[in-house]
Amino acid sequence: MEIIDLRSDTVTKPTPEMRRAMFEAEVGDDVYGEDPSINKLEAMSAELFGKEAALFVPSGTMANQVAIMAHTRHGDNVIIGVGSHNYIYESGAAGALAGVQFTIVGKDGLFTNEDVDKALTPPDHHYAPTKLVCIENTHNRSGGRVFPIKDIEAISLQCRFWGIALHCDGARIFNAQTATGIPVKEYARYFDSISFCLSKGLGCPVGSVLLGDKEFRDRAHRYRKMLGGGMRQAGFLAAAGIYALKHHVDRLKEDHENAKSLARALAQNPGFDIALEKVETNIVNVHVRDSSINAYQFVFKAKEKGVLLNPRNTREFRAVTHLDVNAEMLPRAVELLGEALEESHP
Ligand code: TLP
Repeated sequence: MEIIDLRSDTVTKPTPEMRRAMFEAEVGDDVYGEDPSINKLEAMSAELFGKEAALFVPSGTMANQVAIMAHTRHGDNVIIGVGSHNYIYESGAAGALAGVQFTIVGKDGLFTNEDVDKALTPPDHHYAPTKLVCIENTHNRSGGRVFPIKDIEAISLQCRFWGIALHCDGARIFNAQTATGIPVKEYARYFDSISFCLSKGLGCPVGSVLLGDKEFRDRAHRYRKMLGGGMRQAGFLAAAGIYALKHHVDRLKEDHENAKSLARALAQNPGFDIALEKVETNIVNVHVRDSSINAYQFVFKAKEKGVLLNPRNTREFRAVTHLDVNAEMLPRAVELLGEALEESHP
């Protein structure tokens, strides 16, 4: 049975060309700072994002957690958008390891400067001092929404005024660049730190990069070691990243076109409710109209038919397009999902 895997853009397998680049990578011990491929990836990323320094880390989760640890102390407050990966999907790390509390603001993962204004804690010992604001761009749980740059700019100004750090979980920042035409360098200039994932839309097997100034990198480097993320001859992984930055950024527009056409085709089925105007990048959130159908049960049915999805909750699932999904697979996926819906009626 052919499997169409729409669970996540993390499921991609390295292409033969990427594997070749990995095979041929020059390597060294990165804990000594001696891996030429990692050094090259970090330099290339810093240049691309217009930041002083970059740090290669094993995962997006580690990039976020290291950033939180580097910007805060135990007991600090962090302002963050509702539904953000940092607090939902990182196994409670920010509380358990960084020891921070979150104030959750906004709607659909997006928020405004006014939201930050209202959430700021006064300089009084009743309150946990706010030391960090986190923005996720694009925003996963809201269906890959792009965070508007005018809001980023306003929030950044306010953060600078109060001396509060601003971090961007840019796991999918290249998807934001693709959707808006705004270069990652332009996004990056508003943030004290920004991460991006190689292992999502860019199609690498492993890895993320965290960027900031040299002093930030130094602090982040220590926390990476503390979390066990100091790797040795990991240049094989960095070589995949270098390959992806050269060859897999421009093709993200295909993922976005595929997501839009998948959303349009699914929306033809009266059983699925999709806010088409919110499909901005490669993630489609689909609401199951019939309240007697449980989305978890629907996802099991779809799996039996060879289409893999992730449920969001009992009423919603998500479908994600990526390097290993092409336009020819989509009509079949839509047909199978229609059948699965029919068969999910209790
Ligand atoms: N997201 C994964 C799951 O963890 C939910 C996915 O399949 O979408 N930031 C954002 C915005 C993410 O979506 C993810 C992964 C991460 C960080 C963490 O990346 P990894 O999985 O490399 O730790």
